[in-house]
This record gives sequence, C-alpha cells and structure tokens, in this order.
Amino acid sequence: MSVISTRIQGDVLVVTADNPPVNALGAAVRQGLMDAMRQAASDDAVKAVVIRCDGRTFFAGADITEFGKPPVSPSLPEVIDAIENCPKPVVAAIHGTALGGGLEVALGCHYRVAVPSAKLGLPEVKLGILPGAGGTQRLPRVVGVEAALPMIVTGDPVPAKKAKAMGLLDALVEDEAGLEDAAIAFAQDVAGRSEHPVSSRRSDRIADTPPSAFDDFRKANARRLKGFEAPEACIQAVEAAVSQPYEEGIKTERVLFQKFVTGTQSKALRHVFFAERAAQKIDDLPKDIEILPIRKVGIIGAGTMGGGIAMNFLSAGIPVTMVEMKQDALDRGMGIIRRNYDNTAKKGRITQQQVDTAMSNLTGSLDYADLADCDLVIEAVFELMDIKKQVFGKLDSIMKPGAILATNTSYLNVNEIAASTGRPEWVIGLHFFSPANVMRLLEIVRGDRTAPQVLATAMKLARTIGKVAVVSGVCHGFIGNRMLAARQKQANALLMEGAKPHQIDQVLLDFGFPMGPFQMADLAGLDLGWKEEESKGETIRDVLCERGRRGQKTGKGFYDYDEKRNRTPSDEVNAIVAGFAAKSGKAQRDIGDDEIRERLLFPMVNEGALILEEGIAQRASDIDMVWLNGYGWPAYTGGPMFWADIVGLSTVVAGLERHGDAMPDLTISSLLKDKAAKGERFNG
Ligand code: T1G
Repeated sequence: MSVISTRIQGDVLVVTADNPPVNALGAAVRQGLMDAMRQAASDDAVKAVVIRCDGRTFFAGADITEFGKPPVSPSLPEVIDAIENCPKPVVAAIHGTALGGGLEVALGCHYRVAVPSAKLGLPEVKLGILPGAGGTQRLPRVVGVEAALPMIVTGDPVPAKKAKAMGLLDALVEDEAGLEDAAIAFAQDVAGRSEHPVSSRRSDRIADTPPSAFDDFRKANARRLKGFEAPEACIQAVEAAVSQPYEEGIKTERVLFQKFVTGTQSKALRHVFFAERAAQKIDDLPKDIEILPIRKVGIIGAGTMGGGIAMNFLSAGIPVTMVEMKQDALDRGMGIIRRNYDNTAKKGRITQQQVDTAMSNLTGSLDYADLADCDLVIEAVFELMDIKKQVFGKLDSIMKPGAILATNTSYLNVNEIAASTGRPEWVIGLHFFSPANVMRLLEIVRGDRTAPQVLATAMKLARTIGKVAVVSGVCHGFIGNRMLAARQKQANALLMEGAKPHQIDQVLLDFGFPMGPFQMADLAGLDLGWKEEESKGETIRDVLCERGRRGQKTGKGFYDYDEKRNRTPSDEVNAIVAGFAAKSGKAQRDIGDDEIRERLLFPMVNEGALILEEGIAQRASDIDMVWLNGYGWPAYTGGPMFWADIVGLSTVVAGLERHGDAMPDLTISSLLKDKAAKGERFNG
C-alpha cells in the first residue's frame, strides 16, 4: 500500500496521503509528495493540484519517531519548497488536525480549505523545539506576527473558523463529506487565475510589526514559559521573519531547530509525549475487552474531593448523584460546585448554558438507596479504613449487580476495602488529586481481584473525563504519595540537621517545581488530621498548630503570609525548628543546595525503582506521568525516572551511598543498582 497516491480528476491532480494513524510525514510520505510535485509540474494536462489525506486527519506533523535518527531525504523543508515552487496552484484540503509539519505543508500550498471541525497549529514548542520547516517564516507572512506569535510560542491550535478569520484558510467547507470535491472545485477555480499566489503569501503584513511586540509578548508569557527554553527560540525565529529577508530567516529557523531538536529538553518532552500514550496501555489486558457503559455515577461525600470529582463527570455530560450525611453538608457541596462552574464561566472558559446543563445533571441526596441504579460509585469519605469499610459494606448491599465500586483513597489498602464486600472483582481505586476537577492525574489502583473488565472500563472512563490515567498496584501511597513520602522524610531530616524550611523549598522551586514541601504543607493546612486536645507539642507541626500557625488559611504556617498571600520566612518558625534540631542530637551545619537536592530527589528515584521492582507500576514512564501530572514535576526534565536517566543512574547510586549516614533506613533498590552497574537507563 503506497502512502501517497495520485489521480487526475478533470485537470486537477489529486494527491492523497494514507499513512495511519495520523498521516505523520515520514520518509515515504515525503518522497511520495516530492514525486507528486514533479508529476504535477511535468504534466501539461494538470492545471492545479489538491493535497489531501485519508483517515482521521490531515498530516499531524513530522514523524516524531524519526527524531534522533539519521536524516532521510527528502527533508520536509525540501518537500514544502517543491510544493511552493510548483508552477501550478496547490490547494490543501484539511480535516482533523493540521499540526506542526502538517500545517507547514499547508503553508507551502498556495491555498488552504478546511472543514469547520478542523484544527490548525504548530505544537512543536510542546516538544521542546520550534517549527523547523518554514512555519516561523511563512505563518507570520500569512496571518501577521500578532496572530502567529501565540500559535508558535504556546503551541495551541486554532479552530478552523478562527483560522479563516485570521486569513490562514481561504475557504471553509461546511459539508465535511464533500471536502475533496470542494477542494477540487476550488483548485479548478484558481487554476484560471493568472496571478501566481506565492508572491501574495509573502505579504509585507509583517512590515508593520512594532519591535516592542516581541518584548511585550515575552513579558506577558514569562510566568507560563518559565524554565522552558524553546519558547524563546520560537520568538527569536519570528523576530527573524520580521528583521531578515525570507531566505535568511529560513536559515535562522534551521539553525535554531537543529540546536533544540538535539537538546535535553526536547528529548524529555518527546519522552513525555510517548509516555502519556504508553500509560493508556495495560500490558496484560486483551485489546478487545468489552467496556462497560457508565451512564450514571454516584459520589459519596460532598466535600472538596467529592465535589471536584463530581465535576469531572458533570463536565463530560454524565449525570451524578451526590450523597452526604447531612443536608447542610450536601447544600454546601452543591454550592461549591455551582460556584466553581460560575467562576469558570466568568473567565469565558465555558458558557452559562454548559454550566446550567452540568448542574441539571447533578442530584443531591441523603439516602444511599438513590445510588442503587448507578453504574459506578466513588467514595470520597474520611481517610480511615473503618469508615471506608462501613461505606463499602453498605454499597455492597445496595448497588445493582455489575456496578463498579471505587474508592478515592490516597493511601489505604484497596484489597482490604474490596474484601469488605461480596464483590471484590468490582472494586477498584480511583485516586483523584486535589483540586480533582483540575489536576489531570488519576491513579487507577488495581486490586488483586479487580476484574480486567472493570480496569479497562476505568481506563476508558479516565480518557472520557480528560484525565491522564496511570495504573498502580496496591501499596501504601500507591506510586505518587509513596515517592512523596520518601522526599518528605528527607525534607524533615534536613530540618534536624540545620536546613531551613525556605531553603529546602527554594531548592525545589529552582529545580522547577511550583512549590516546595513546606509551602505545600501550608497550602494543604498543617492541622490536617491534627487534634488540639491530643496535641503534646512533640513535633514541629504540633507546636506550629498550637501557636495558631496552621497554614496559609490562618495567615501563618511555616511562612508568614500577607493579605495578598505573599509568603515570607518566619523567624519564629526558624527558632522552633532550631529548638527541635538541637534536641534531636543531630550535628547542626550549613547544608548546601546540591546536597539538599540530592537528598530530596534521589530517594524518590530509588522509591520509583522499588515500585518497579515490586510491579506496582507497569513501566518507568508511568511513574514519570504520575509526577508530571499530579505533583508538578517540571515537564522539561521528563519526570523523575527520565531525569535520573539523564543524571545517570550510577550518579544516583553514588549520591545515595554518599548520603547513606543521613539516610540509615534507606535500602537502595537492586534494580537501580543493577541498571547503574550495566550503564542502563530506566526509559530504554
Ligand atoms: N509522529 C509519530 N507518531 C505520532 C505522531 C507524530 N507526529 N502523532 C501521533 N502519533 C502516534 C501516537 O504516538 C499514537 O501512537 C498514535 O499516533 C495516535 O496518537 C518539522 C518537527 C494528532 C492530535 O506534535 O497531537 O512536525 O500509541 O493517541 O488522541 O516543524 O497525536 O497508537 O502507538 O495522540 O487522536 C508536530 C502530535 C510534530 C502532533 C491525535 N506534531 N500528535 O491525537 O491520537 S514535530 C505534533 C498529536 C514537527 C516540524 C516539526 C495527536 C493528535 P500509538 P494519539 P489522538
């Protein structure tokens, strides 16, 4: 089967790509396009050309799997130049997603038509690179710098209607099934025009770009792009489109592209791209397993978690019955959901109609019996095993056969919870991360007896509600919280040796985390699970809570907070910490940032290796997905296991050994040691 085929319809050469699953512009496709352009140029009967794709989408970009391998001619820039220099007008017929090199091919065409559902974008920056086949030079010339910069620097696609409005598309084809015929008709129409459109595309629309446009854009996006290197390269390439002649600008783009495509950040972000897709695959599940329908969901608990979880399903159009014990708690929970939606609507991210539809799908109840016809019920009650068992015991007696019973527990043993029912095969863990309607991660905890069909249904449901699902086995804290505990243990130990909370936090902020452990503690609240009547001042947390330092919500915790929630280190806290440190008997010393970083992150990598050894996680990249999507590990380093590969596993082992005295009860994973000794990596 040829990935590129051609046929002549009337006087139009129709070039069709068929390279599933997304018509990536691999070597065979590029060669086929080059051959088709030669055919068009040499055949006098051909007056115009249409380039289209079979399958679900127009070209979705270069073939990312070819990156890092020796280049194969023709290159994509060569193919696009051949399209652009074709003596006959070339029309791109776009459906699905014209992304990256796909949009660059379309930009090389003289005209572009699309169906309204199509999306067009240059997402290269999300892979740590920049468009490398003329996109940074052609797009600004077609739509202007102001419209081109956000597309290139954020990588976010635009819908066809907006693309038409900005001049990126020449026509919209309302009848999606008639795209090919409409494109052929469009090609026949332009074939008769004398003026060759290439010159029109190289419009001087960029001539009127104010130089401040770029610095203004940098300032406006600085926070969002912090730590990522490719966005600045994207901006520089667009600056070159304005300040340099076209041919020079193309060279500038090429130099920048080559620099970044071989860089560590791009390798990390390409790892993330494939890791997110790999996580959807469960190695021991048959591919054609039947997925159960989830038409109605029950949530037990209308607190922060219950409400957030409910919103995921409501936003996906799935009705929810939310059960609480008391009317005031139920009303409060329902009110929070409404407020969250209203705030989102105020920001213009959803319409009021969508809010009303979501809320119309939400039913509140004080009676478990109202859950009986749910296909799935998720408990989000207090994190105590006895309470969880009571809830599951009741559910077992109420829920219809074939319903899935899920727990949102963060740590507890899902097998033990399942055993409290007569249907352990139908019990699974769905561990959402707070705020549950925002955080993309969903740890799907597979009990020893969870049925494959239940697991497969949960995985599919995760995609339906827009989550990145990672399967975890049963252990205390599953994947993410277990590794977090390893980090927290060292953070607490470092305090006893002389480090200050803000110093420890700063090391992780500098690494790229959104916050450090003590800032996280203040945000979550230091009094979670703390009881004043039982507090004996035996820990730093006890003393802080006893002194009213209960976190951001009380204006002080490990930090002091002003009315704008700006945080400053606290002398009182440092004195309390120093007091405990002195009592600990540990020698006090100035601890350098490098040691702090190693002591926080290397034990996490080690815990990840143990998690792999025990079969709790299917693969190292799943662990990366957990930390990128649940805890803010900076994506441009790929996640803890990919980052360890880059650091070098032998360096990690040496670091753990060097700090061994400070971590006496840490056992170095044999998998980690074995891979280090062999010079291997976690991620292949
Ligand atoms: N190359 C290789 N494989 C790709 C691919 C690509 N560009 N895009 C997707 N796949 C694979 C993916 O790994 C998965 O494989 C399958 O296709 C289905 O993908 C020169 C240099 C198009 C929106 O960044 O955004 O062009 O897991 O599960 O949810 O300037 O795929 O089945 O084995 O994501 O329907 C720029 C990346 C490249 C677009 C479809 N292009 N792809 O989403 O399916 S760089 C991109 C996507 C570039 C030029 C530069 C999405 C999609 P498997 P999927 P989907």
